[in-house]
Formats: sequence, C-alpha cells, structure tokens
Amino acid sequence: MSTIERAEVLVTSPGRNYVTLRITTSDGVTGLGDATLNGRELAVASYLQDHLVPLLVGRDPARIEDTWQYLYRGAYWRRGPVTMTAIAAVDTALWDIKGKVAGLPVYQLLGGRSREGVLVYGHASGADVPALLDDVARLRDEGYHAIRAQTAVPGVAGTYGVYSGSGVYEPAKGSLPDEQPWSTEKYLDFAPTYLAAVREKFGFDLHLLHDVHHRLTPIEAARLGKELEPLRLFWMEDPTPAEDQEAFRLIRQHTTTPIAVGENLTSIWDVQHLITERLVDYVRTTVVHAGGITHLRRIFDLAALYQVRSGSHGAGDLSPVSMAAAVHVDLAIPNFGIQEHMGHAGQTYDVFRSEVTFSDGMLHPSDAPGLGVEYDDEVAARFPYDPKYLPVARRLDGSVHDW
Ligand code: KDG
Ligand code: MG
Repeated sequence: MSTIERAEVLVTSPGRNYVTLRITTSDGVTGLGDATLNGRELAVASYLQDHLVPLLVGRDPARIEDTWQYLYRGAYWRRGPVTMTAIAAVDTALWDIKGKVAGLPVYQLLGGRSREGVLVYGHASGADVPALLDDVARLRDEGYHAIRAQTAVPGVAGTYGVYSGSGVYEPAKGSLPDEQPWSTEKYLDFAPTYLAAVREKFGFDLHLLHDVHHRLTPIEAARLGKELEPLRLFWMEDPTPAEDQEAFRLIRQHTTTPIAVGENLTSIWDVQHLITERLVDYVRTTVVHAGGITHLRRIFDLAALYQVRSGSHGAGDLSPVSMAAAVHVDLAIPNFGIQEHMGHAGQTYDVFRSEVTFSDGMLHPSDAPGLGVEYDDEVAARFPYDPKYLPVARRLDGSVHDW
C-alpha cells in the first residue's frame, strides 16, 4: 500500500504571501494544497507543521474522506479559519494525488463536466467614476461577461476594492495594519450613483456585481438593495457582517437584489441557515478556507437542495492552487453560479505553474491528471515571507468598524 511519506509546508511571497502544503507518497506522487490565510499565514503554517504533519506520515493517501473526518472530528476543536484552512490544504493535496494516481483531472473524479467552462467575474475599479468606466471597458474588451465595480467614495480615503496604481489589487500591506476611514452615509449616497453610471454606459448586457464588504447594518443593506433593484445587479456581496446569519432575514424581507455571502465563512455550519432558510442566493465559500474540496462539495450539495448557487471567492490571496481546485469543482457541480477571478502577479505564476486558461469570460482547467499545478521550489526560494496585515476601518469619529 502507498503511504504518505512526507508533508512539507512551503511559504513564499512572489508578489504576496502564500502558504502551500506539498504531500509526497511512498510511490513518489506529489499533491499540492493551498493553505494561505491572508494576514495570518504563519498561524496556519504552524497548525500544519506542528499539529497535522505528524498525523499524516504513514497514512493511506487514498482515504480522503477518512482523513478529513480524522482531522476535523478527531481534533475536538472544530471550525474556524485556521483549522479549516489547514484541513483544506491536506484535503486538496490528497485530491491532487488521487487524480495523478488515476491519471484523471480532478473534475472527472467529481463526476465530470456539467458545463463547457467556468463563468468568472473580473474586478473593475477606479479612483473616480471616469476611471471606473475605463476599467469596466478594459475588462469587457478582455472578454469578461461579468464585472464587479468598486470606486473610491469621495471623502473616504482607502475605500475597499479600489486599486492604487497598476497591477493586482492587494489590500494587505504594511508591517502594521493600515487604518482607513469609513463613512456609511457617504457610501450609501455615492455607491448607487456610480453603479448607475456603469449601467448607463454599458447597458444590461453585462453581469454587474458589487461588494459591500461587510460595512452595513441589516437595515442599511436593505435600503441599498432596494435602491439598486432597477440596476439588476448579479449580486450584492457581503452586505452585512457574515457571521450573523439571522441578519440576512431582514435584508431579504425588503429587497429582491440577489445576495452573496460566505468568503470568510469556513464550514457548512456557518452557512446552514443562510442556505436552508433561503436567506442568500449565492454561497461564496472556498476550497482553501472551507475545508477543501471534500467539504466545499458538501456545502454546495446542501445549497443545491435550496436553489442556492455557488459563487466562490477568488481574490489574489487565494493561490493558483486554490484557483485550479475551484475551477475543477465549479466545472462539475450542478448548481454553479459564478467564480471570482482576480488574477495574480506575474511572479506568482513563476512559482505556481498553473494550466488553468481564460477565454471568452470563462476559466478552463487543463486535462492534466490532478489539479494541473506545479510548484517551482527554486523560484519560490527567491521570495521570502514578507509579513503584511489587512487594513482596519474606523468610522469618522475614530471607532473601529468592520473592514
Ligand atoms: O483577504 C481578504 C480578501 O480576499 C477580500 O477582502 C477580498 O472581498 C474580497 C473579494 O470579494 O474578493
Ligand atoms: Mg468580497
């Protein structure tokens, strides 16, 4: 019987920090799993190195479900981003290995294609409305059929989602958290005007998305959703902090604007009521933060019963290993909705050589066995870990707000 011979925790920073688990079997087959938790990278690296790697060596790599149960139930301490990201890395690496052993891409192990490609949305942003409109045009010309729009709110420096300069958007910076001002009043007055400007210029033949990024109370979110109804958004994302499942009922009672939530939720229990009480339309949990392919599939299967669709998070802090795994899952599940696709810095792809391709607004996995991503140790060694924090938001009176 093949056994797990080695599990290595790899930390590198090609453009930003990534933590990766590489499992090697006694037959010499390797599998990769993303273990990146933005701003808390080393906590997951330690959880893996100090607590999970000793449990993996000698196990049968084919027993993915049993290993998942062993690491989740067997730990007594359950859920939470650090635990679930560490378990996800093990799970993803084992699916990669299973695909390589079978000689099949992972989506074939999940039941095969349910669609021709994975519809993705790109990120458009700008310091002001004209810059945003230019950015939407750029993405449309690149072939995107779905675009998320974010613009700086005048008088609110450092608004979430706005690129400063060129390259890939990266909110994590600085050896201490950047503190950014926030005004709900200014945001609520301004956001509907720029989303309307996008519709006015580009019409309705484009899926338009917007991320509120947890900033509103339920009644404020209800007001925004209602006001945005004529713009027919694909979704309004994270309108209120996601851990309060009950809060979504109030939003729901007031608006038909579709709601997406879940990028920072990590288990089926965190989305249970959102799904079973039909409080949201899209669940944004990911392979990397919600326990790997095994657990994400379980969440999406629950969602399918309630006509809730997937819309997984795909910001740059999810490594190309996560993105490849996401595309395999997205291709296979019946209730796929959309996949976020922010892209990565050029150096990132030098470390993670991914065979995922983009064409006509969709991502496609390769047919290589496993996930189709290789890790280059030599290039990775050129990019040492670089500590960074996500920002903290403060209201104009100085009190801490949700970032
Ligand atoms: O690490 C946090 C980011 O991934 C998050 O802020 C990005 O909200 C986000 C999104 O929708 O991509
Ligand atoms: Mg988001």
